[in-house]
Amino acid sequence: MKVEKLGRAALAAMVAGAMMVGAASAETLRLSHNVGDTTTWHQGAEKFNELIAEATGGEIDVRVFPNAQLAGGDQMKQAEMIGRGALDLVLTSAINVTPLVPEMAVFSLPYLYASYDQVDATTQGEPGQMMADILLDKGIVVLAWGENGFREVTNNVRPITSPEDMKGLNMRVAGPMYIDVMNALGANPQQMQWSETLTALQQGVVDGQENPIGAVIIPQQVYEMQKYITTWHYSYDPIFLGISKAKWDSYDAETREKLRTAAQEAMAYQRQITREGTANGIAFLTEKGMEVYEPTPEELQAFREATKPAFDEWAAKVGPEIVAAFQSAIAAAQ
Ligand code: X2X
Repeated sequence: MKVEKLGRAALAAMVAGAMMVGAASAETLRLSHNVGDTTTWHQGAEKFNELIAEATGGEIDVRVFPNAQLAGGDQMKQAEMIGRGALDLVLTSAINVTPLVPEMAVFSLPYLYASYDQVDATTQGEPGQMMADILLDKGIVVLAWGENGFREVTNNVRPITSPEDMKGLNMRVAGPMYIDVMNALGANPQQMQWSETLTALQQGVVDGQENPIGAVIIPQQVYEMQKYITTWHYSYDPIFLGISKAKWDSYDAETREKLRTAAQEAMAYQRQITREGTANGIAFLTEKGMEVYEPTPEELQAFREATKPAFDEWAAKVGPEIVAAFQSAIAAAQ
């Protein structure tokens, strides 16, 4: 049918009809994450939006909400909300899920990992699947694993070169396991939302904090507020892109496949830019005026020993089977 042959009214009706069909089938999913919009988390979430819109011909797209704003600023609440279907999508780090699923603390046990190869052997392998199965029971479908990264310590009081240097420092921490780790080191930990931490650092409410370089410290300009950083790699923190089970169950197999593929690709991109930012990070932070301390293997061993009580306590909470599954995948990757 040629357009010229159509009457004006008929053409207008066709266009209106097409628009209505378009409007009825297009769906915007809401994605919550709990850091700022300059971070690699946010870039990964936007990449997912691009890829899923492309894969579905615009039928599904994603609106990204940073700083846990959909959870009233409460970063730990996101997991519970996604579980009951109050959010469509979440991008958050393992540590934020520990109040709902204590097993998720396994990733962040002090000094569990020594390299990215070991990390990838777990998040991209069987152990990651094991954790995804546990999350599924809570109504969360893990689509892909991304990276927050190895968490490094910053503060405004002194360079940290040994466990003794941590004594008496007021440290902001994200979650319960880090409270025990900081206590083991003799610091004074205080749990606080990330969205409130930058102000707390600025005002001297706390002396320091710990976060990964590429994903958070650089993009959120922590170097503007903190003088000293020590790359002690004491705890690794993955992120995951998850969808509520209620939403997942509403899709056919083809749409699910598209969602999973887009998520995998977006998180591969997110891991890559996070690692690049981290690799270039020490030079960047030095240039910005931070004093960087890179501990020797012997000094790392001292931190490892000092944090061992927290490792043991949390390994017991996680459960020996899960810890063993992680440790054997890690050993095989060495
Ligand atoms: O709150 C933090 O420190 C952060 C952003 O790393 C987490 O989400 C755990």
